[in-house]
Amino acid sequence: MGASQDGDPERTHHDPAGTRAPDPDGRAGAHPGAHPGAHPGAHPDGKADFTFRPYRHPAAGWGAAKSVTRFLVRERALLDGPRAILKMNHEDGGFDCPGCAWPDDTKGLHLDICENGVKHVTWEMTNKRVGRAFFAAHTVTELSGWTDHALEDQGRLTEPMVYDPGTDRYVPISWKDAFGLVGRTLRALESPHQAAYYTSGRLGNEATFLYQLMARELGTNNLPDCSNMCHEASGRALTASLGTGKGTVDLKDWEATDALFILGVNVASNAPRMLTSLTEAHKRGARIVHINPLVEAAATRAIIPHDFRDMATFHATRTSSLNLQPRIGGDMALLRGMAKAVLEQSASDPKALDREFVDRHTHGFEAYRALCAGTPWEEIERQSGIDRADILAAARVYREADRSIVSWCLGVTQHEHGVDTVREIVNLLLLRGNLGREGAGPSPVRGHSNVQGNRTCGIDHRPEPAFLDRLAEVCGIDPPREHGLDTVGSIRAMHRGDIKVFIGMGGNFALAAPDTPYTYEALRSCELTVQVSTKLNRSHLVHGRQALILPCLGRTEKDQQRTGLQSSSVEDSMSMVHLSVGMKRPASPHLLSEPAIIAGLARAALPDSATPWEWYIEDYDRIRDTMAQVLDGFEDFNRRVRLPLGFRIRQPARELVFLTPSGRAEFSTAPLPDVVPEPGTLALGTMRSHDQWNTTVYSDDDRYRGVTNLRTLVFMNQDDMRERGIGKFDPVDIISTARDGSRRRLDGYLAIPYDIPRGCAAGYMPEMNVLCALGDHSTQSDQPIMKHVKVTITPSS
Ligand SMILES: Nc1nc2c(c(=O)[nH]1)N[C@H]1C(S)=C(S)[C@@H](COP(=O)(O)OP(=O)(O)OC[C@H]3O[C@@H](n4cnc5c(=O)[nH]c(N)nc54)[C@H](O)[C@@H]3O)O[C@H]1N2
Ligand SMILES: Nc1nc2c(c(=O)[nH]1)N[C@H]1C(S)=C(S)[C@@H](COP(=O)(O)OP(=O)(O)OC[C@H]3O[C@@H](n4cnc5c(=O)[nH]c(N)nc54)[C@H](O)[C@@H]3O)O[C@H]1N2
Ligand SMILES: [Mo]
Repeated sequence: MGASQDGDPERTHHDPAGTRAPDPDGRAGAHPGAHPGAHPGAHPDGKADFTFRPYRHPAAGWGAAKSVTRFLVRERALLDGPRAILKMNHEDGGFDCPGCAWPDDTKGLHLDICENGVKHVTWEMTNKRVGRAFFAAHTVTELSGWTDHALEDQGRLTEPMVYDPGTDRYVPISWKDAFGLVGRTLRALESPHQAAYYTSGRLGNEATFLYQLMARELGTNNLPDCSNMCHEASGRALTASLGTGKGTVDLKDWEATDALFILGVNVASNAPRMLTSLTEAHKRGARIVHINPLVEAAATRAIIPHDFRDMATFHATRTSSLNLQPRIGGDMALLRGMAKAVLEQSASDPKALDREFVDRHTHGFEAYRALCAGTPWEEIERQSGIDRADILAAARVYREADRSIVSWCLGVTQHEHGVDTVREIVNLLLLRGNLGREGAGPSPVRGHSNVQGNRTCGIDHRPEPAFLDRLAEVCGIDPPREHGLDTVGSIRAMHRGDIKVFIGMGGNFALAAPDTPYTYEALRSCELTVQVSTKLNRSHLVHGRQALILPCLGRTEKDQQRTGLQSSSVEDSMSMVHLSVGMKRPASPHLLSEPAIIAGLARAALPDSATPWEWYIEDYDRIRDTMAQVLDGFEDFNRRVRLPLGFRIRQPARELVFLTPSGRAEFSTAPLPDVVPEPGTLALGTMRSHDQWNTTVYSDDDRYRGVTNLRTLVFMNQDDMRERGIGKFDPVDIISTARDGSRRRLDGYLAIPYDIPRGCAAGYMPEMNVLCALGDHSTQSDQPIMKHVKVTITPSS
């Protein structure tokens, strides 16, 4: 692998015909570890025993129930699993499902779970362990040849480990010595900016608050987080348009709305609890429009597993009124077309537009109206890839609805123009006053279960001065004022040698970040890498000169501290904050909670700190009392978080209070981006399979897309295949071209003919991250462009 981004013109990262790595499970078909995202079951000989059959059943239903049972058996969690699941997302105690950020059912009527939530919890509760004997038996070099699935499948980490270069193994280290090593290394840095503190969005609010406090007390805002790859665009756009970076609706609004527009979310796999809202909405007579280049499973019909009557009778409920398949990146043009249609209609039907709302609460309407009028339908059709008639059909649904909600996820954000597209969503909503009233508003689907809470509680490389002022006042520190580095910026700085210490509070940075080989080099140039984790993963094997693995409690586990059992709070996609209490015995007696690990690191790095780190850990109520003084909307935190459903953080925009320069909601007037692929090239979107949680791959199946036992695939339009002389299941080579002209490639992937617009292709992250150049991030949000990679695909030579 080349040492620099544009050093060698083409790098090959995948060789399905390559040597097989030893597979600790003895499963056949294990993949060479040279390929960072290889998984058991991939096929060295191309097409051994995978199957592909388009999925024609409803989402969820018995298929999901069967899959859950198989999973519980495999993880040996048949006894604990079901008991824990009954405790999940319950208002009277229990833990918050770490699976996603969808809010909990407010009515308490349902068993509020889904197939993927169950898999996710079970994966954490597994009875398998990876202890010191395991590490003694395997060198890091050997483990590097294992698949990612095999690494995580070893089970839960049990004690702190430190890398020993002499034997190329991880060996046990005491917590005290581990903290000492980090403290010494941090103290020896020439500048606090030589360290980066990454967060993956699982961390509870209390740990989050301590983590950012530690970084800022040390003197840096280098707080990269997974949000930088996820919803950074949504936060920036909503802040610019509405003054606060969050959605304005809650679950009650979903229950009251007349029309739902769902853009760029694979609901059935990634936000399965939304299926309940969709089926209920449809039964109530609400219209549902799905906008996605792929018609995903939830965009047709679903059977909700907790609806026992439907399960028994196999009764499926429709979950869509209209499906539109724009080209990749075409959403903004489609939304502009809908707005144009509404405005054109308002000439003859004044009720199409909520003129009173626009006049009272918005700014910039005339400029936006002129922009819509001046954007020709031909351009809208070309850029969206959708016929005018279909855009008008979507606009009609919007116009006929009294109340509309627009919801979106990565299909909208992970683009160069992610911010502009989210702002266009707001433009459309503003036209009909779909804000600040029941059943209406923008509703982003966040990713990790507490990614929104992380931002609320201070994980932000560009913190607001007002927040820093309060932090300084309440916590008695002198926080740095200059902006810190985000994910992409941190990788660059590590690569340059400017960041020498990387601390990962959860997550799997090495695999989640773009440009895998470059990110590997960046991590390897560090003086020290520290990973706080529950399971063994690639980021432990791609490490700095010194390296630590610090194992922590999972969310399902009891967190016992000096004053008793502790709870942590989390915030869901709809700004509800509630407590999560673990109920299981910890996987090992040597695990520490995340707050305790942060306090240990902080004390070692800041021996003279006046912050009462140890006192905080004795009782998390004390952390919450401090947070209540620093954070907006957290007044009386300890009492309110114990209310049955927790509390909702106030959303000014919901109350039509806009913290924008004009004091009103701002229309944006961005030009449409050109997203039509150049001749010969395709726009490739990287996404998750059904049996996957980000970098954790449970199996090589993607049930709702009809695939079993194959991940090294690329979904293509039949005509694009024919044009390139590519037959069904033929091996192909995929070459990406970055903005700077550098090229990256994956060889021997299998082409799967799929219902996807021409010019578009799709495949799985994290394997395809090798195709994403680090430099190709949005100029609007710095978010890596993971949904629009410019590629050529040719038959394998
Ligand atoms: N089970 C499970 N649940 C998860 C996760 C998981 O890995 N597994 N991950 C969590 C995280 S961190 C996140 S951020 C979310 C991610 O949730 P999603 O956003 O659903 O994630 P992806 O799998 O990347 O799927 C993106 C969807 O966008 C579509 N798409 C691609 N390009 C475009 C486009 O240009 N326009 C439109 N309209 N659509 C497009 C794809 O077809 C796909 O349906 O899920 C969270 N929940
Ligand atoms: N090409 C491409 N790349 C992408 C994306 C994409 O769509 N396309 N999506 C991006 C997105 S949206 C995201 S959010 C990132 C995800 O990036 P990350 O959040 O960094 O990755 P995960 O795979 O969620 O992290 C999994 C690891 O978290 C650890 N873990 C699990 N539970 C806990 C816990 O309770 N505490 C701690 N400390 N550790 C725990 C385990 O060790 C596990 O191996 O990936 C991004 N990368
Ligand atoms: Mo995410």
